[in-house]
Amino acid sequence: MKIGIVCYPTYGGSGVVATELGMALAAKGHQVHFISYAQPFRLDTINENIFYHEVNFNSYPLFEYPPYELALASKLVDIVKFEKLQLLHVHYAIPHASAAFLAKEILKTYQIHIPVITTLHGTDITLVGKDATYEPVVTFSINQSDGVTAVSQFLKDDTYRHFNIKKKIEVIPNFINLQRFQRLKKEHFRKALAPHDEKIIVHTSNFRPVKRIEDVLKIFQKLRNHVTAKLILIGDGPDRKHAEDLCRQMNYCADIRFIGKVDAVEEILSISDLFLMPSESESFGLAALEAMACEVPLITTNAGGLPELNVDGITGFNSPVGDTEKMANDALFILEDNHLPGFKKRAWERAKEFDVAKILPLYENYYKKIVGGDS
Ligand code: GMT
Repeated sequence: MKIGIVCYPTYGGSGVVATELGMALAAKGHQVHFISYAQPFRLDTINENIFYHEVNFNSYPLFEYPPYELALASKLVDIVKFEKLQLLHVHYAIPHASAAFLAKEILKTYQIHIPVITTLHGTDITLVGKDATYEPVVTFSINQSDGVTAVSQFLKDDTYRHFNIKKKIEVIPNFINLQRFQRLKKEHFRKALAPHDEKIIVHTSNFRPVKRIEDVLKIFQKLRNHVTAKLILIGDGPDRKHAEDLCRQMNYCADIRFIGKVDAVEEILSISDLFLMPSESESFGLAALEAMACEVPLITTNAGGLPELNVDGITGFNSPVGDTEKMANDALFILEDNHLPGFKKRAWERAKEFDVAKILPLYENYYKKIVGGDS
């Protein structure tokens, strides 16, 4: 099949899922055309089945905000026509679903019918989409999509709860490439970061308020009172500066390292003992799944779709948002020498349930259904 994938190119779950999906589809012989305003950061292979088309949007003195959505719609019209695409799969509703709708309508004037699938990822529904600024457009463009998927049961339910959606939403969870995400032997690296055999605690995120970075620091402070440990914070975003300032006022700041954006995140996960994700809201928690695949148990909140991934008491623990006391106590329990190996093993076993080899056919079957006109 010839598929156009529209996504954000930046660090972030929706772009990662879209890119990994496209690469996996290409490996199975589909022709995949990525369309975005920059090359997706995870797109590290180009082969005969993978194409990348950049959306250029020229500035003009009149535009305080260049109309990206229109440039994207025009690009989609051009690529669908020229490359004879059979399907557009857009990731993150805003503004991709409405741009795809516009392109689809324009293409009808050329007697071209292009089905559109929208995958809902998280804040496009839970935060940004619900905002009155965007809500009517989000509702309309989801209803106009030929197919709609959500990355968790929670996100599906939340979409129906807050929007007037007539479409059937299919749940297709996030997935993981176990070839890449596995526990690698990195003993030298571990020794360099934790020379006295300290426990290594890790957090990855885009440092947005929804991730509650302050809670990450609070949990670490509490558990560090009882065990020697290092905290590694991967990623960057608006709350990083505040977190760095807070860290300086805390005990144990010397045990905390902000390492910014890294590509080989699996290398750091491979030397880690525990992953913290105290998010306010999380539709799935792809970063937590990446940790589990590297045999790292989880401390998460019970927000959104996280309990669908992190099985309480088995692969880690879930807690109410903000309950850093419980999260720290649970962390200490997991880190006990007689508990840790079991949690690590079960985290890895759980991750295998989301192997790309299992989830990819769900997308392929859904594509066939939608392209076949059965929506
Ligand atoms: O919504 C965001 O903050 C970012 C978003 C993205 O586009 O990167 O992440 C969401 O999509 C991921 C992939 O489906 C999910 O694993 C994340 O849980 C989800 N983030 C939130 O719901 C906060």
